[in-house]
Amino acid sequence: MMDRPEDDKRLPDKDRLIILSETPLVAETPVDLLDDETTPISKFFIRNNGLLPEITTEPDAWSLMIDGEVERSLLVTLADLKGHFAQKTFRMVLECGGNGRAFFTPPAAGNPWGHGGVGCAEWTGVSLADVLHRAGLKETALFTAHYGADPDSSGDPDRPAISRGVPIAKALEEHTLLAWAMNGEPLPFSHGGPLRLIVPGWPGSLSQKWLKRIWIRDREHDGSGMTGLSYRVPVYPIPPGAATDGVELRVLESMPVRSIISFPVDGTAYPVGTEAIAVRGAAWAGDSVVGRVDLSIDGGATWVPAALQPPRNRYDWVRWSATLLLPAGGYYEIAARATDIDGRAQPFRAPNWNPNGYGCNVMHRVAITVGS
Ligand SMILES: Nc1nc2c(c(=O)[nH]1)N[C@H]1C(S)=C(S)[C@@H](COP(=O)(O)O)O[C@H]1N2
Ligand SMILES: [Mo]
Repeated sequence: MMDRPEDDKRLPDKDRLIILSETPLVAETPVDLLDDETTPISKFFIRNNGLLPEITTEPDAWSLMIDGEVERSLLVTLADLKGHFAQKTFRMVLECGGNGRAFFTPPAAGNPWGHGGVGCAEWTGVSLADVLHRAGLKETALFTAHYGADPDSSGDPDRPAISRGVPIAKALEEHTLLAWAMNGEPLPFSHGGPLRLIVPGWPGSLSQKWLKRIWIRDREHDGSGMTGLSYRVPVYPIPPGAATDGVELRVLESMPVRSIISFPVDGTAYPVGTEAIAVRGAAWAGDSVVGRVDLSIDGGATWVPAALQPPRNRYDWVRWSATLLLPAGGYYEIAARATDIDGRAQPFRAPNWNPNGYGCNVMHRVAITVGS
């Protein structure tokens, strides 16, 4: 066994996370903890679907198999990845596909994420593309299939907790990483260490933790999390709560544009006479790019643009800030609305209801009072 404190399997130094489920462990970050430019590991959300893997190998001896529609199957160790491929570090958002699920009415099935099933960390590793090219992709290579070391909750080692995949074009993007470090530290066990995938901009479930195998397939992958209603949303919106029999569904790929207000904290009371307050947060837009962020204190009647800090690299979040002028004392709900460069903005109400509650990018609102 690696020398690892027992706690590390659960919530290593996890400040104030909201536990949505104990087994498997699912923990959300309160939005006011997402106030750092780079989300510290101690504040980063956790989402597990099955049991935790038993890991007995030293990190550098961890191996990854690439097989299927490739010229030669490749078994690479973490030491090989570190030594033989170009190392890259990008700061990128990781967001659960069910982030915002709690805002669907009627309630959707699954963990009731608020706005905090998201974080933005610096991931270090190598481009999956470089490793796939080493294996040599055949013409028939159409899709990836990801496997981790964690069994599903039945404990059957042949049943993976989750196994999803992406069209080969997404796998070949430079930013799709095989990552072994997070914020400059060896990837913690809770976040999939020694080795995980990061597929930025798409549902977090594609970013396989404890990564053991990438099977290159000649068709869309049909593993656990790829079939039925999993990660599927109606192509044409249906009435909230309606049955999906006969409804055309599509797999959710890019996550929609979204923003959070990380300061002030919901419920903040300002002293009498406060005329202006500082507000700040983050915004991101899946495969697209954040174009603007606007703020309203009057239910959307008027909007004030926020100043955007340029992202470090593609898939980084944009930190934004603004000063809001308050006309008088009283109660205000601050709403933040991000718009991507394709002109898609966040809605006031949960859009495109779907039974498993994916892709809810409803605006985040924070209530404040001035005076008593
Ligand atoms: N092996 C494995 N990888 C996994 C999961 C899992 O249960 N097992 N959960 C996925 C889901 S649904 C999400 S949202 C992200 C969460 O990553 P984190 O726990 O590092 O925040 O991991 C993904 N990768
Ligand atoms: Mo997720």
